[in-house]
Amino acid sequence: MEPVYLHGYRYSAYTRIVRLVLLLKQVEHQTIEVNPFAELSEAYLALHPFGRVPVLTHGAFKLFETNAITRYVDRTFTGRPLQPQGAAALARMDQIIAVIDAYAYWPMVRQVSSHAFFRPFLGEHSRREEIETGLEASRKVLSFLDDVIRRGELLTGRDITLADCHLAPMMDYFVRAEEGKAALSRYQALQRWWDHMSGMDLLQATDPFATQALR
Ligand SMILES: N[C@@H](CCC(=O)N[C@@H](CS)C(=O)NCC(=O)O)C(=O)O
Repeated sequence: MEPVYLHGYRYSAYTRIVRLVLLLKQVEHQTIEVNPFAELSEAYLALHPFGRVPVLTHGAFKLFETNAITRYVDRTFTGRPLQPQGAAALARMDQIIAVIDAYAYWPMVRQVSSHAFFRPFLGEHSRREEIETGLEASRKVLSFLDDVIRRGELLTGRDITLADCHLAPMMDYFVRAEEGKAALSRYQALQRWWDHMSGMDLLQATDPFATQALR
């Protein structure tokens, strides 16, 4: 097999999505640490002109954008499929991922978790108003996801799909903030999903704040 390299930042939620997918598909790979918030090398910018993480290389093939990467990995490698059968289920999975990218990442991770958890963890200054605005914007997302689960459509805890892999790293960041944890507890179906996911070895093995996390 051609070697697989994942260029990513250990604290990046998007990098962790790809890690989860690689582990679920049992793809042997090496990780290369890149901090996208530091100055990036010309070599890295040649891989990712927008200066984000992650990037996946597979032999000579180079790919950035998490959704392209996870679908590529799912289609390329054997192991359990991470995309459901059927147009409606597939569309729901795509919709969940699109909602997370467009409406969840910024408020849940970059506002609530960053300002209530990550910046204090790094000893950096944080702003209360970012937490409040983020919480307000997160509610619609939590409500949408809770409805999807109640309807038994996806995020059921049975067959893991790319939607579970996309949401779990974001939710992990969100609940590290006390405010996020309290907000999630108001959505029972989503809380049950998270209780199930967060207990999985896979999540623990990729926890960036745990000493045993894969590097
Ligand atoms: N659309 C990109 C988003 C990736 C992304 O935003 N990654 C964050 C880390 S979780 C990053 O590189 N941030 C650097 C920055 O905002 O400058 C993807 O899906 O891969």
